[in-house]
Amino acid sequence: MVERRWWKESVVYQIYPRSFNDSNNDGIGDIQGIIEKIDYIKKLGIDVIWLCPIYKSPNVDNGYDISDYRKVMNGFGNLQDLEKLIFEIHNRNMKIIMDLVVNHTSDEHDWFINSKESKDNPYRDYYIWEKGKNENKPSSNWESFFGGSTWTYDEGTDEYYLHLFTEKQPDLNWENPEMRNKIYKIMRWWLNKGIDGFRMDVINMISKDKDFPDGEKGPNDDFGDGTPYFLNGPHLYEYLKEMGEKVLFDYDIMTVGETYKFGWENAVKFAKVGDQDLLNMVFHFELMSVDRHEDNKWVKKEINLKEIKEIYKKWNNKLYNKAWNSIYLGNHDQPRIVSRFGDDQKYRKKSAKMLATMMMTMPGTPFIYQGEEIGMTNVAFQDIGKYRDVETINYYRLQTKKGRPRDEVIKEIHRVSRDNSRTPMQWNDQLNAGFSQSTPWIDLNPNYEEINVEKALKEDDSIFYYYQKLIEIRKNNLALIYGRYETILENNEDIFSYKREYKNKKNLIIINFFSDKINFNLSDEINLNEYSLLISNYGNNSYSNNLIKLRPYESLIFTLS
Ligand code: TEU
Ligand code: CA
Repeated sequence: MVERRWWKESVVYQIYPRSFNDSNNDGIGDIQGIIEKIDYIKKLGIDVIWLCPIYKSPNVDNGYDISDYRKVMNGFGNLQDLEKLIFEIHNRNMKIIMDLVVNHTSDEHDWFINSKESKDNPYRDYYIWEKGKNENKPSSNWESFFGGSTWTYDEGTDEYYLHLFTEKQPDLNWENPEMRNKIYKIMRWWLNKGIDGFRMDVINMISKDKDFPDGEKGPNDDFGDGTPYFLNGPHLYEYLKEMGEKVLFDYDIMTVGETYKFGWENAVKFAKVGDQDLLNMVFHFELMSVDRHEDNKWVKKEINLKEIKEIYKKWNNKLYNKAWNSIYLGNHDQPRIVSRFGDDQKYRKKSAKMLATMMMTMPGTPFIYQGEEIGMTNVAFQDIGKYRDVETINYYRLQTKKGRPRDEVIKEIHRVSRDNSRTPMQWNDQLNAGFSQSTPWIDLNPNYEEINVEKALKEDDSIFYYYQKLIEIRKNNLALIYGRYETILENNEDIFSYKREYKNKKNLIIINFFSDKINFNLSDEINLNEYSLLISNYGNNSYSNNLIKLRPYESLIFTLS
């Protein structure tokens, strides 16, 4: 039985505030800048805006290092601006969800400053402090996500603290109930400001194996893989259930968990507690690793469509009528999707529309990342000094230190760096792409004269209008939201095709995932003459009876009429 919910029928737009729109021309995007652009987002057909962190922060990891959960980051504006933003969004019948970053804080958060002060400080236990092993070694060999050890030694108290990310992002100790209650209070404080939910940063990392076993380590590795000991840890369910009971269940909100290596089993398990919604949906990462080595994102792998089909099939079927999913092709941590799965040169528009077609016809709530709707691409700064992302900079430093040629490392960075998606939003072909009147905090992608919002809004066949149409089609076609997912042509290595059926409505999606032309015959089970074409990224169609000729990246949505 399908349960209808507003967050299942919504389309979300993700904003990375620093790079979105600078209203006061200091080179940094800000809340007023977002307010200026709400109508643009509304025009696309968006229901929910997800705002990346805007909390007070020394900004080592662009706001994912929070020093005060109740204040706004310097340069972004103040609480009044934020209240205005919430008001303006609601005023247009949209909703807003905010980032909840509670696996760690900044080391400049009061709690940590206190915690570090002495071993008997009341805040000591808010974080994870360990004496370490003998011989001046930390408790485990774990590698942090941004390079180096997960442990940093503090001379003052002669102990190590744990940080899965940079040393300026100490991990909170979720075993401490007082700390947990303070987090719940912060959550209620924001919900009472009227926000409509949370995107929960690395939420499946909050419970750790306190024995700190060493992780596996290759012969050339400096550190071990701690993920089996801090992902989906022993108390995760208990903590989230408590969060539900103490906060979430009192509100009609949407929650999306960022859950690396969670698996569909956990997605189902955490979807509901009793009959209450807990994690309404999760971001799984499986699709995001089809073009890279599973455990080393910098190492390239060729894309195999069959693997992509397998991932969708598994998630769509396992979650069907049990849990809800999210669907995303990019975010502020990922390279631009058109550069990744599409062709950002010759077929930029066609392939971006193809990917949009896939996204908007899948089960799950779609998340569009800013700039995706105009087909923004990866950037390739030649000078490492142009990069701003702490992960990228650390990677460059560690790799070149190991003696790897600079050019080789820069090439990897061009393909993988998180800064690919963090260059300023391209509004027009004027100074700094209309993002700001002064030098932006990170350089623009030089292709803004060609790729920008103003141009997209002037061209009838733009990627923007294609997204707009797809969103409209999805909204008027419940089968695209709630319908059963069934793959056809499963073994075909070039064509991605599936049906979405609900009640007496049937949709058929046919996608040429690559740039080769393909002729093929649909099986007899489907009689294409019964269907009508809803949309095609070539504008016209190219099929007769069941013989279909697909042009590069051609994608078609048919509906049974
Ligand atoms: O990301 C967590 C995460 O595991 C990865 O997406 C990570 O950014 C990268 O792929 C590591 O190689 C979340 C946020 O989205 C990210 O921006 C933050 O840096 C991180 O948590 C820490 O808060
Ligand atoms: Ca600004």
